[in-house]
Amino acid sequence: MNFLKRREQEKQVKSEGRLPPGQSLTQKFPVLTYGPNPPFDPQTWDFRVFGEVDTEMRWTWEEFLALPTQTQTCDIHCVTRWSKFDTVWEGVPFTEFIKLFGVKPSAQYVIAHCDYGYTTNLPLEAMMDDDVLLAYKYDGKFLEPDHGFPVRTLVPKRYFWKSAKFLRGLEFSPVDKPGFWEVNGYHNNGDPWMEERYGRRGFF
Ligand SMILES: Nc1nc2c(c(=O)[nH]1)N[C@H]1C(S)=C(S)[C@@H](COP(=O)(O)O)O[C@H]1N2
Ligand SMILES: [Mo]
Repeated sequence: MNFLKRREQEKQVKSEGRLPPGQSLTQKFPVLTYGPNPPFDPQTWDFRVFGEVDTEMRWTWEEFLALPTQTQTCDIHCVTRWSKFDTVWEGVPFTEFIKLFGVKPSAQYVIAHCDYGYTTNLPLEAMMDDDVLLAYKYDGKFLEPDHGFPVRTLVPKRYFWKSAKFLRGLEFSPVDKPGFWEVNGYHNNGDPWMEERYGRRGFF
């Protein structure tokens, strides 16, 4: 698509109110990972929930794949200013997932823990949206390694750094724990419609 046509299309989607402020539409699927992709071994991979839960639990890859899933189409928005429309994901809905172990009333925040130590934080309330998934398929196929294989969180209503790739665990916490990008200058909440891109250093 040439530049003028793209401009025209962007104007149209902006007038439709579907593109958050300061974003541009892309047809590509850019990759943004800090560091290398981690190795994956289906025999040793596990997924854990811990912290303020009734029962701390652990799933193997095989067990995780047996959980009920949901398929959904949504738009995604990266803080580096690209948005992608109509992305199709399949995964375990977070609201269903937490019924498996029970969340204590003291749990106010969910911290996603990934291979190599990447973390990201959100209020439990934000995770309770019906479009939040523990996603493992994109466009009907298992995630590409670059896009977070085997599992990532998908939180469409936040900038995409809040969608944690190479996910290994969820911590339910009574206190907030700003994650990798949140302590490195990104906003603690990251709502694209409010243009919450950057936080003030050391102040959230
Ligand atoms: N584990 C992990 N998750 C991550 C990242 C990362 O570096 N490591 N980068 C984040 C950022 S900044 C973005 S914009 C999205 C990018 O996802 P994509 O590469 O599938 O487009 O993943 C997020 N999740
Ligand atoms: Mo990002």
